[in-house]
Parts: sequence; structure tokens; C-alpha cells
Amino acid sequence: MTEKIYSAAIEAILQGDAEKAAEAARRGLDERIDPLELMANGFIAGINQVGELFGAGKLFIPGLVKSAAAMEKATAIINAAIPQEQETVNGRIVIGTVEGDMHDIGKTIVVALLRANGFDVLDLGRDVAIERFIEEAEKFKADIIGSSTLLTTTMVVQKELEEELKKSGLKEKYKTIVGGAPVTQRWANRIGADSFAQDAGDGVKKIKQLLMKKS
Ligand code: B1M
Repeated sequence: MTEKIYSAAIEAILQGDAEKAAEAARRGLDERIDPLELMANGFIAGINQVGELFGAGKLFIPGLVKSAAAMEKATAIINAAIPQEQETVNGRIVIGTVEGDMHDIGKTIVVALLRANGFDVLDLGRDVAIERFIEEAEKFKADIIGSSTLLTTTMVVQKELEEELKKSGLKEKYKTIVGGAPVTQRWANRIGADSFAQDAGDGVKKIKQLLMKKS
């Protein structure tokens, strides 16, 4: 049954069918599949196939947009079902997708998992300017600034954020974490970010580590 639901999720994303995606998400949750497993083996597997088809020129913008809409619908259902920690933990995180980048599905999963783990998270959304990351971090009294990017062309904004933090004397005040499909630990080291996370689960782990270093 689990495999069937994963296949239905993949198919729904490939077809760009939001209703079928929502149905597969609900069925998966009804069958008590772990929300993150359902996401990884079903919907993310599907959107990765969509990405490959798009990259290979076998799928075009309208198809990509429909698949993204189906993915957004399923993600909202699954994020809402992630079990919540009862205890809140000390740790305030400001997070957003960098300026010029509209990809936010992965970032939204990271936010949902952080909140489920009791962190206080301010989600700035997508296309977030460097100045806004910093202003909001100041207002929110954040411990950590997290940035996401999916485009190789906007990775540089993560570097500029580090530079701006240094320039304004705030680098010691905030720990930074970077993520997104093209982002690597090597990139994080190169730009001077404090941490890198591969996926949402890794993000929670790395943020806990950063907070331990901070206190
Ligand atoms: Co676009 N897109 N897209 N797209 N899109 C990619 C990224 C691409 C690789 C597709 C391809 O060519 N194969 C390609 C980028 C190529 C490159 O940069 N070299 C691409 C392109 C080219 C574009 C446009 C330029 C297309 C065009 O218009 N010609 C355009 C750009 C618009 C813009 O941003 N300015 C565009 C638009 C779109 C849509 C809007 C249609 C849609 C996004 C909808 C949305 O996000 N609301 C979309 C989609 C869906 C994709 C793909 C297919 C899927 C992305 C996704 O949601 N993955 C993508 C191909 C791919 O990545 N396989 C592609 C699932 C998600 C769960 O994974 O986001 O990696 P991910 O998040 C993971 C981890 O990375 C990590 O945890 C998450 C959960 O596990 N993580 C973090 C992410 N952020 C983190 C932050 C952290 C920690 C971990 O701490 C702060």
C-alpha cells in the first residue's frame, strides 16, 4: 500500500494534478506513513523527476508551473501533519529564500519542521532582499539567519549576505545557515556561513548545533 501511495504521489506531481496530489497526501497520512517519508519518497521524488524533464528540455514552463502548484498543495497538507513537539526550545530563526529566487517549497518544509521541533521561526517568504533579512533579524531578536536558494545564479546573494553582516558589524551576533539544491558544505565554507543543511531534518540538527555553540 505504501509503495502504491508513493507511486500515486509521483504520478500526480508528474501530471501536475493538484487534486490527485492532495488525495495522495491525505491517503498517505491516513495510512500513517511518516509525513517526511511521504514527502521524500513520494512528492520530492516526483518533483525531482519534473526537474530532470525540464532540464532535459522534455517539459516546458506551463508543465513546470502545474507540477509546482500540485507540489505546493501536497506540501501544505503534509506540513500541517508533522507531529508537533510540546515543548518550545530556545532559538529564534529568521529564514527566507534570497532575492531573485521564487523557489520556496523546500524552504517551507524546513520552516514547518523547525516549528514542529519547537523553534520560534519568522518566515520571510521568497525573493527576500539582504537588507530585509538583517532588519527582520534585528527586530525579531533572532539567533540565526537562514537563507535558501535553488538557482545557481542567486547563490551569490548568500555570499553577499555574509559580506553585509561583516560590514555592518553583525556577523558575531548571528549564526548563519545556508541551504537549497545547488548549495553545498563547500559553498558554505567558501562564503563563511556557519552551517549548511542538506534537507529539513539536517536543518533541525544543524540549527541545534549552532545554538549550542552560541550559548
Ligand atoms: Co525552477 N528551477 N525555475 N521552478 N525548479 C529548478 C531549481 C531547476 C534546477 C530545474 C532544472 O533546470 N532542472 C532550474 C535551476 C537551474 C540552475 O539554477 N542552474 C530552475 C529554473 C531554471 C527555473 C526558472 C528560471 C525557469 C524559467 O522561468 N525559465 C524559474 C526561476 C524563477 C525564479 O526563481 N526567479 C523557475 C521557476 C520555478 C517554479 C516557480 C515554476 C517552481 C517553484 C515553485 C515554488 O517553489 N513555489 C519551480 C520548481 C518546482 C523547480 C524544481 C523542479 C523543483 C524545486 C523543488 O521544489 N524541489 C527544480 C528542480 C529540482 O530542484 N529538482 C527547479 C523540492 C524541494 C523539497 O527541494 O527546494 O531542494 P529543495 O529543498 C530541500 C533542500 O534543498 C533543503 O531542504 C529542503 C527539503 O528537503 N533546503 C534547505 C532548502 N532550503 C533550505 C534552507 C536551509 C536548510 C535546508 O536552511 C536555511
